[in-house]
Amino acid sequence: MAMKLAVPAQADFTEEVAEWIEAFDQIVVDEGPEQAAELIQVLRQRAREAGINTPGEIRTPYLNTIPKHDEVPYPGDRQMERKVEALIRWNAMAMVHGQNKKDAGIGGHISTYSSLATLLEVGFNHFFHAKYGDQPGDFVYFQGHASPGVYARAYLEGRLNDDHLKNFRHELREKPGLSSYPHPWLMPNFWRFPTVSMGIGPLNAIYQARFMRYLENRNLIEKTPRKVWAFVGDGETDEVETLGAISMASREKLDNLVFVVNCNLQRLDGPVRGNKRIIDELEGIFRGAGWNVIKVIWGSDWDALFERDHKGLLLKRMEECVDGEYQAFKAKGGAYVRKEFFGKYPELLELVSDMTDEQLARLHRGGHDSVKVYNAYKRAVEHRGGPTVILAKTVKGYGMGTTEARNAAHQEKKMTDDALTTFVKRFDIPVPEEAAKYGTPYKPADNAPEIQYLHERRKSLGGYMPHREVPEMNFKAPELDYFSEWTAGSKGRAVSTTMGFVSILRHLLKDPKIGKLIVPIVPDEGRTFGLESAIRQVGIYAAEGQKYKPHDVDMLLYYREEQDGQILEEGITEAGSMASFTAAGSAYSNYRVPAIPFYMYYSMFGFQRVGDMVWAFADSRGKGFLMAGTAGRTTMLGEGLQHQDGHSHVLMSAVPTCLSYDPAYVYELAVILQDGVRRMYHENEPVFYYITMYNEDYAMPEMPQTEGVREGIVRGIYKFKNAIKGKSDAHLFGSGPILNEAVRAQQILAEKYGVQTDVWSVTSYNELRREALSVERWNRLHPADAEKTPYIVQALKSAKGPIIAATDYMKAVPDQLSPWLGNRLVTLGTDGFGRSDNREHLRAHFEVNAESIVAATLSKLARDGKFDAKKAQAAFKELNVDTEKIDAARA
Ligand SMILES: Cc1ncc(C[n+]2csc(CCOP(=O)(O)OP(=O)(O)O)c2C)c(N)n1
Ligand SMILES: [Mg+2]
Repeated sequence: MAMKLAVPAQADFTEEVAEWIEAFDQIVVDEGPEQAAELIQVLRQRAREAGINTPGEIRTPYLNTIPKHDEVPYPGDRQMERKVEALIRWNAMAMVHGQNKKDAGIGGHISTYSSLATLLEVGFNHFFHAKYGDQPGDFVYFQGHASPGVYARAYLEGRLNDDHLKNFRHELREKPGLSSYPHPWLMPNFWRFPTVSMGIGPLNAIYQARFMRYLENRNLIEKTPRKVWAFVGDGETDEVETLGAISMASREKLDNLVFVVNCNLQRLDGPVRGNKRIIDELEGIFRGAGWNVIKVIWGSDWDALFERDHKGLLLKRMEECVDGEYQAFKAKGGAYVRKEFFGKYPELLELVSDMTDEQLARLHRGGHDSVKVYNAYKRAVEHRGGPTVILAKTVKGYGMGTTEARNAAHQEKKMTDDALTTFVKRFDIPVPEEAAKYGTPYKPADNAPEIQYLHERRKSLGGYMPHREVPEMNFKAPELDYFSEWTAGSKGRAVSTTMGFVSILRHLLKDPKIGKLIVPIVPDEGRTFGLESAIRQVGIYAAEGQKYKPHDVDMLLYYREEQDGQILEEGITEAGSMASFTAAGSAYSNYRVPAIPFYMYYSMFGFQRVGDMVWAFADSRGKGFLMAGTAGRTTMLGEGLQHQDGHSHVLMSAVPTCLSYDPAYVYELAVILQDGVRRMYHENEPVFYYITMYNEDYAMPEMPQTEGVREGIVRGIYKFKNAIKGKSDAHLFGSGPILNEAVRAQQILAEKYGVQTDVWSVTSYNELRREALSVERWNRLHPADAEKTPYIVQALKSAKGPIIAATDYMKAVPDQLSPWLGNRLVTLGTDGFGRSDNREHLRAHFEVNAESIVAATLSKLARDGKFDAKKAQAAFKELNVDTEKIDAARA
C-alpha cells in the first residue's frame, strides 16, 4: 500500500519513542489500519496485565478524525455546487432580509443556515435519498432555524415560487405562505418533522431510527439502506433531550442513524463553551456512549500547514485555545489571527509568513469544506454496528461580513447595503446588480448549467426533499359489535377500566387484519397495568432477541423478548416513549404503515412531563392513543402528591388535535376506542386521543340500549340514570370513577332527603366545550340566520334545576361549560396537592365523595330557595362533611 502518513502532530520525542513510532507507522503502511488497531488493542491489554492504567480513548487530539491520506476525492462538480450553494445562501438571506425590511420585527434567521449550508448541500447533492427503489428514502431532521436555507433550495428547484418567498412568515395572506420553522401541520406536503423546539428533533430522530428497525424486524417494511439524519445545533446539545437517549442508539446498534452537530461554537446569547471546547466535550460524551465519532474540524487549507509543521506546534496551539478564542479569531479577522493564534510561537508565525491576512482570515473550518464533509458523510453511511455523530466545526454567520461569529449574529435579520455587496463578492454570487443592491431573491433561468446540475443531482437521488405525503390506506375500522364482549358489562365482576382496556388491547392484537399494526408502548409500568398477558402473547421487541433464559421461563406469563416482539418496553423514559409514540403515530405517512400506537403510562407523568413533545406530535399530524393509567387525584391512592393526577385533562385540552376522554365504564371506553380508530385511520383525520384509565375495581354495567348513548359517549355526555322516582329536582354529572359517587349520591338524596336527581356521565368536557364554542362562533358570525344550539344545551333541553358536577380532575374541567350552564353549575373537583391515603379519605378531603355531592346539591337547592336552608346545613353534619376544614385547593 503506497500510503504516506502525516508527520506526528506532537514533537520532542526521545529517540526510543521515535523508533517506536516509526515501527508503528510501518505496520500501518505495510499491514493496514486494521492490523495496526489490533496491535494497539493487544498492547493495551498487555499494559493492563502489567498493572498499567492507560486512559481510555474518550477524547482524541483536536484534529479531523479522517486524516488527509485517507480521504477520497470529491465526486461532484465543485464549481457547480459552489454556485448552487452561493445562490441558496443568497436567497435564504434575501428572503429574511427582504421580509424584515418590509415588515419590521417579523423575524427569521440568517446566521444558522449560513453556518450549515455546506453541511446540508453535500447531503442534498450526494447523500439524501428521496427513495430507495419503490421504498421511501432517508429522513432528515433539519435544524429548525435553518429553514430559510431549505426554502431557498426548494425555490431554486422550482418547488416554491416568488410568491412563497415573499410570504415567508406571512402565512395568513391570500397567497401561500411559508411557516417560520419546520411544521408539518402548516406545510403538510413539505415538512415531515417539527424540530424547532431544541432537543426534540434529535430525541425523535433516535427513536425514529429505532422504530425503523422495529418495523423491519417485524416484517412490516422492507429492509433498505435508509438513514435518519439529524442536524443538531451545538447549543442544542445542552438540552437533556438531545443527549438523554444516545446510549439507546448504540445499544440498539442503530447504524441507520447519523447525527451532524453544527458546531458553530455559538448559541443565541454567546459562546456555547467559551472557556472550553464543545467539540472535545461532545466527543467524550458520544464516544463514551458507544457512538462512532467523526470530527470535521479543519478545512483542506490547513492540511498544507500541518504538513510543514514538523514540531507538532500547530496542534499544540490548537489545543491551547478555547472556543471563546476561536470565535474571536473569526470575528476579528486575519491580522488578529496572525497575532493572537500564530503569534504565540515564532515557528508558527514563520509558518504563515507567506500568507496574507485575508488568507489567514479565510482558513476554513471543516464544516465549510465540502471535501472534508463528503468524506465524513461517506464514512458515516458506510459505518456498521452503531450510530455515527459528525462534529463539524463551522462559523456562525459565515460570510455575513461584520456579523460573522459575533455574539449578536443569531438575531441578525437585516444586512446593510455594504454587507450585501460584501456577501455577493465573498461567495461570488451570480446575482444581477439590481438583486444584489436590493437584497431580492434571484433564480437563474431553468437552462442555466447550475440549475440543471441541481436537478440532475436530485434526480439521481430519487427526487426532492423535504417532502411529505399521505398515501391512500383503504383502512377498514372494526364496527362496534366487534367490541361486544366489552359493551356487555362485567356481569358483576369488579374490574377497572385499565383491566378492561388491556383485554380490549389483547383482542385487537389477535385481529388478523389490524393486529399487527398495533404498537403497545410502555415506560416500565406494564405490570401496573396488567400487561403480563400481552407480553406473553406478542412479546417485547428486542432487536437481538432474548439472549438469556428468563428466570421466570417456567411460568405461563414469563418475560418474553423477541426479535419480532410487538411491545415497545422503553424502560423508564417518558420522553423516549413519547418519541416512540411519535414515530409510530406518524408511520402512516413516513412508512406508509398505518401503525396504531397505544402508549400506556402513569397519567401524572404525561403532559406535565413531556408537554412540548405532545405539542410536536400534534404538529406532526400524529395519530394514536395516549392511555393515561393510574388516573385521578383520588382514585390513584396511596402514592401522594407527585403521583396523583388531577390536571392532565386541563393540560391536554390545550392541544388542538387532541380529543380527551374520561370514561367511567368499559363500554364507554370501547365506544371511544372504536370511534377513534374509525376517525383516525378510516376517515384519515389527523387527530389523536387522550384517554384516562383508572385502577379502581367495580362492576362494569352493560351499555344502556337507550337511543343516543353511543353518540353521547363520543360527543361528551349522556344520561346514565333517570331519577329514581318521578321528576328530577337536580342533575348530577360524574366522570371516571366519580360517576359511581354520583350514583351513590342519587340514592342518598332520594332516600334521605326526598330529592330526586338524574345522573349523567360526562365523558369529555373538553369536546363539549369545543363543540359549543364552534356553534357560538357560527352564531356570532351569522346574526341574521337562525341560531344553532350547542350539543350540551340540546342534551339538557328538558333538564331543569341545578347541576352538580363532580370529577377526579380540577374544577376547571367542568367549569368549561359555565357559559352554557350559568349559575346552575356547581363543580366539585380535586384542585390542590395530592396526599397519601386511601380513596375514602382522599375523596372526603377533596370533597368529591357521594356525601359531598349530596351536601352540595342540598346547599345549592337551598340557595335557590328549593330546599330548607337549615336542613341543608344540618345535612353536612349528618353526612360527615366537615364545613370548617381547610380547603383542599390550598392544603
Ligand atoms: C426549547 C427551546 N428553547 C429555546 C429556544 C430558542 N432558541 C432558538 S435558537 C437558539 C440558539 C440555538 O443555538 P444552537 O443550537 O447552537 O444553533 P445555531 O443557531 O447556533 O446553529 C435558542 C436558544 C428554542 N427554539 N427551543
Ligand atoms: Mg450553535
